[in-house]
Amino acid sequence: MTENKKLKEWVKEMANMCRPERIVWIEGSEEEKIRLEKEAFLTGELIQLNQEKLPGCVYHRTAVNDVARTEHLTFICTKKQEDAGPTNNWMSPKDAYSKAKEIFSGSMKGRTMYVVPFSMGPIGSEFSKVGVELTDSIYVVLNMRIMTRIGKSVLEPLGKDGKFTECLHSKAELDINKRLILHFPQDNAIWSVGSGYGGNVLLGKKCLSLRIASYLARDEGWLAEHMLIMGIEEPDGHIEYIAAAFPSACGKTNLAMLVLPQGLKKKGYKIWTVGDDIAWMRIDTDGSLWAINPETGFFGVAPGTNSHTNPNAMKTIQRNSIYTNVLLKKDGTVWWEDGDEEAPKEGIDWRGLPWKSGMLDENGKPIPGAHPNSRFTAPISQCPTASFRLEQHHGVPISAIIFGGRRAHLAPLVYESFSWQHGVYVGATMASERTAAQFGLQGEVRRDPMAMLPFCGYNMADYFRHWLQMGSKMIKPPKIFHVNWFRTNERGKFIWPGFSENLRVLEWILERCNNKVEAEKTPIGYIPYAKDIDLTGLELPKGALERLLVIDKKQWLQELEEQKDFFKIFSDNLPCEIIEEWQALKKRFANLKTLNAS
Ligand code: GTP
Ligand code: SPV
Ligand code: MN
Repeated sequence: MTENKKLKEWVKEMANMCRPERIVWIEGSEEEKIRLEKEAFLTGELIQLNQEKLPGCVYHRTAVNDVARTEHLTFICTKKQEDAGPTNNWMSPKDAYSKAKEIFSGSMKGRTMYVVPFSMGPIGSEFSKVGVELTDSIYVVLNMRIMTRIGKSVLEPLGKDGKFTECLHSKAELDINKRLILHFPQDNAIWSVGSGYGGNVLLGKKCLSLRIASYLARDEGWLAEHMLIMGIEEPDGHIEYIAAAFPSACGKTNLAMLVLPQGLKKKGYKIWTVGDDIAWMRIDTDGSLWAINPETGFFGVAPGTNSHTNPNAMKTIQRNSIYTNVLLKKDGTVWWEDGDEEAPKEGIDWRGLPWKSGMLDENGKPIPGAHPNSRFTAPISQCPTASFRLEQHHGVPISAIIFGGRRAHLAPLVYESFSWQHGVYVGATMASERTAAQFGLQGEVRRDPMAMLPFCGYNMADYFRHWLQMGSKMIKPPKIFHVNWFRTNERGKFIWPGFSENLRVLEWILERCNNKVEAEKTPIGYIPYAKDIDLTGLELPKGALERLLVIDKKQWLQELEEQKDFFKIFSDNLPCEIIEEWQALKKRFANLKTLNAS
């Protein structure tokens, strides 16, 4: 157990409220994992998968109304509402604690409370933060085991008086009307109740590593971001690292473990995966930005993952993985839409109902076997491209930051900002179409600054200000780019093939970082000359690349108006630099003679 007095007292106090039958401290051993799995097989919380085909893999279904993060039930509970800002749901700490207490009271009766000490980041690194999650879910314990560093090795450095984030979770009744995901940044605490789904309950992930961490990062002068981190090794052995922020289900996992496109193989690049979801970044003594991935696993979207789109993910998830809300096949293996195999004739769907291929709902639409936001949890160490620097306490140096969204129109394939300040404006005005990772209307375009709209733990205007200040503290700030893999043609089909082929765009980005290539100056930033994107071995229809790079003035003028509406929610608090950048962009368009500037 622990010497930490505060931890002992807190566990006791929470147990008094939740009333578990017993308390179990998680140590992190292999035997413990097997014991917990066995217990969960007996209650049905987990199903053991075919151990010959998927060794060490288990299956889990969440409640049907509990399949994605519930942003409308997620709150930032600061004393003053303005500290949470206009983009977050807010509740006063007093109200939040008292509402949640009602639901937590006795919620663990007859259950075990597991105490899970965990470290986000390598234990002992300057970047790292310790949390302790109390939970009544074995599924949560086993996920945390893959996603973070857990157990005894974390308690030791915590010592007698080390600080930790208090993370309390109970499934309670899994009732959506009694579900709350509460963050108390001023108390360094998280209370989550009534859910059993990923981002709502794996409290080290979005709750600690983004919402609480972003709050701490502002005070401590660093950045906690919803970003993948990857290394691109050039044939001479030199590795450049990039960090990229795309909203949920917009391609981070896919890009982070990209395989080389056939056509570029002979160039001899090598990809290194550092992280697929979260980056913590600090300015090091060399004046540049360094990043770690605080996690140790992937919690990735299953549908669409296959040996063509993401062969490295497919290899990663063949063992020691947890599958959530996918289709369960008769032979104890799993299936999802747009995976490797043809649909099986029958199986049990994500809701636990018998499913047959070709089944239609009352509107004549196919009934999916796997939920669109079904996921796999797998250790990064199993990824063939896992970076050898995952455990390094200093992380990796970042050459480029990339923002991107899902935009059928408007945003070109890639552009480079003019400066750090302009890049912050580009990130702050990012927008994307809503995906299945969030509850709500799919496909609707919403502003999602830096892909952090659901994850910023404080006032977003102050967050922009913090980004601006970080830039002024760096001697060599990374260049900032924007990409869009999702532009469509008049038939609604993606013009850019994406996935592996995205390396062609990354190549241009790195050439720009190293001043190796010229670019065309447009009102929105620098775009590539078509000749500078290496299309060797890729058959794009004639003129497609040019179409991907078109900047439509009329659409951008409309965009500027929409941005202005978005800014209004921040009233006077929006940093003047952001407004300056908006005005400058408007002016650049006004000075442009032709309608289409490409
Ligand atoms: P979160 O885990 O929710 O944060 O998502 P993510 O950003 O890691 O997204 P992920 O890589 O799982 O991709 C989500 C969806 O986007 C999948 O359906 C992919 O098939 C699709 N996708 C990823 N990359 C591309 C791309 O380059 N082009 C196209 N058209 N689709 C892509
Ligand atoms: C996301 O939605 O951005 C995810 C999945 O990465 S979750 O952990 O549920 O937030
Ligand atoms: Mn994510």
